[in-house]
Amino acid sequence: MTIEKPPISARTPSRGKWFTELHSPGAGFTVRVKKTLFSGKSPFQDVAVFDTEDYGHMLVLDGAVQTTERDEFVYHEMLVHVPLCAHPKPRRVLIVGGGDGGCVREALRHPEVERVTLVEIDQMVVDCSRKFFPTIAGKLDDPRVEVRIEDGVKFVKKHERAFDVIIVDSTDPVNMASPLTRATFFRAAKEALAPGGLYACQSQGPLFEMKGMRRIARTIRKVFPNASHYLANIPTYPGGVWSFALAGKSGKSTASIVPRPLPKGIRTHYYTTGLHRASFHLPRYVEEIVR
Ligand code: AG3
Repeated sequence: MTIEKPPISARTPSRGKWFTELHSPGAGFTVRVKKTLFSGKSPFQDVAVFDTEDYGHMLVLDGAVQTTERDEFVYHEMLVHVPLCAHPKPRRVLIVGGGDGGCVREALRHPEVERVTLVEIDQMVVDCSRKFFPTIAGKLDDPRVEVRIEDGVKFVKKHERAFDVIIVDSTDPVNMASPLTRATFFRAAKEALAPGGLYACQSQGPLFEMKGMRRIARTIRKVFPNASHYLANIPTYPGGVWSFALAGKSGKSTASIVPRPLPKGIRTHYYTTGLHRASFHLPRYVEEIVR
């Protein structure tokens, strides 16, 4: 992709239609929109899909950017390959949320994975993703995948020792996503994991969501014997730096697990084995949030 640099005299947005997500009352993320492809209201949230000039198609839920074609690889590779490479044999994978299918796509690249169960609460997110994000949602119809439209909290409570890896790909922890960051859910998820199982979730950004991030870090550590955080650069999320948590039902610190190499033939754009290990080394200000 070639980027045309605006002249210094034209650095302030003017012509055309712009979308902004405010990250605080005084700062945000802005992109020029070529076209609004979809805008609707599901029983759970406002759903919008924009065709943007520089980030491709972009999914926005309740005003918050979730996925863009240009940078989704960072989030999905890091949320999936970190737990899957840290687990010795991830056969059964549960994804809660993640209705765009990005985590499903990455999980299926591991030949050990026999079954991926996606539990997404909002049918509209799955429908929009199938229609407007074929490169992300394209693997939802794979025979190894089961898509269930239901409440992830209830689903997890009904399962015991059923999954090797649970990945929670949720929106920010407000409204319907907030139960996914509470201790009762973490406890149920721990029970739903088989022995040696790993739990991974997005755990908000350290610059604009430090309170939420701290709350997730404290709660997860109360429930799981081992939980560590790691980071990735995601330009379209608040602050551009995003955190994830990797928690283990047993065993040693999840930050010091030596990852298995990526299965042969998988070419990633962000994830590497070296980066996996490096991403757990946190800047001081982030260490202080999760401590
Ligand atoms: N879910 C986490 C997005 C959090 C972004 N927050 C925000 N923009 N305020 C992403 C879903 C991708 N499958």
